[in-house]
Amino acid sequence: LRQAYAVRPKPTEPLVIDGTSYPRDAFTNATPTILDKLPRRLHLQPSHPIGILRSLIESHFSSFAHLNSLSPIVTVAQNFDDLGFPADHPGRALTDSYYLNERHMLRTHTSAHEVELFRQGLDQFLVTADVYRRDEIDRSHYPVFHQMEGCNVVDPAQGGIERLERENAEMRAALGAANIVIEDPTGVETATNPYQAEHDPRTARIIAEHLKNSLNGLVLKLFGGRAGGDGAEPLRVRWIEATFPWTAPSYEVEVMFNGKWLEILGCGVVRQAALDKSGVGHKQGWAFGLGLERIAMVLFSIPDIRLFWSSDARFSNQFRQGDITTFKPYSRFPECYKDLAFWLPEASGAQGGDKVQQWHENDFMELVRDEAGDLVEGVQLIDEFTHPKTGRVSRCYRFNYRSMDRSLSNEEVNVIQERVQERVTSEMGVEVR
Ligand code: FA5
Ligand code: MG
Repeated sequence: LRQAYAVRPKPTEPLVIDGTSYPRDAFTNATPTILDKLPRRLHLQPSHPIGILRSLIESHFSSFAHLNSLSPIVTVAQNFDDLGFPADHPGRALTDSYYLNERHMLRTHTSAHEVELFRQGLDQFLVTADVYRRDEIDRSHYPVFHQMEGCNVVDPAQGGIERLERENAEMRAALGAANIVIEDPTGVETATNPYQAEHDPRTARIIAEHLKNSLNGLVLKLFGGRAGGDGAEPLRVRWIEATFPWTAPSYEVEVMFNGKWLEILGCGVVRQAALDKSGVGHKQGWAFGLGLERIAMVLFSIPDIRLFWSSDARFSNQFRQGDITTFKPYSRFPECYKDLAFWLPEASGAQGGDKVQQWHENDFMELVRDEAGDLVEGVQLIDEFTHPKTGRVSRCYRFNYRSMDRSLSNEEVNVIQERVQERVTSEMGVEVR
């Protein structure tokens, strides 16, 4: 399997992934470096922090189906259209998502599987999976991360709402006895976050409460007794209004950890349009999607998101199945800085506006990742100025190279840096200064 991904296809040949061929077109922007990540499946390793966290969350939703092996390749319809994303939603842009071609892409979130799983008749399930987004380069952003989707739908005609009400009473009692402070200004229905017109308000409230109780309970399980150190201080959780195209009302949840609010998930009551699309319009329920890396970084004290991908035994030997332990950083290898200054293509200068030649920083970051892989720790814009006469824009980026696993030589870094310089010139039309 690993071999299949390792083959570097020539730019004109179709992408062949796991035996399936994807013809290239104007959308194709998934790079070999990204495709190499597909077989890693960190969430399936039982003593990797991502796998440990997955199991812990699965144990909180023990009666749900647990799905961990859905393919990261989805259709654009699954990722966006079926969920009601508008045609001009920024997430669809080539600068934000990885496409194999016009029809197929790497999922940007686990919500891409909701409609197909509802359609299969599943009512309570968790999906854990790798998701892909084009992004900047720093210690908390990586183009691949892991999400967990949780969905719970019931059939009101089968007593489903009464069941949720009974569970609400139990969960409320448990939360009332726990050392947790929940700030929830989203309350019941608000003008800015209304219930769906199709829903009886009482039913919608019961579902939203069930969602909130379930997630407050999860947060308590993950962070309770850990947030302040000794567990004497209460855990603080807050609910914030949000917007997602396939849920209403929608929320985000933040947890106070080490004195900072940490956004951990998005959620809401599933829109009937998405359930209709799945052929189960008679059901109602909720969904959430949480990011595993962010939670794992604070729970295990992991300082750099690249460490999750490290094969260094000094990393992997520190974790055991079922345990949340504190990572002890081992001595880091020396870093190496390189600066690169260039003029942006004319059209993206101050007098620009030509859409064809737009400079996109994410394209640049992608090119850097493609050449440097995990050897680059960060790329930062350190200077920008506009030439007063010509209006051309110059930028200087500082590259911070460091391996997680070994010492890098200056020669080795120079080779990478030169290749970046060549490609950014030939492929992005910049002029190196
Ligand atoms: C979503 O991805 C929605 N699919 C969540 C959802 C599911 C809403 C079901 C409603 C119903 P968002 O892009 O905000 O939403 O990401 C969800 C979580 O993933 C975030 O709260 C965060 O914990 C994590 N996350 C998002 N982007 C990143 C990133 N670049 N790096 C690490 N974690 C991230
Ligand atoms: Mg968000």
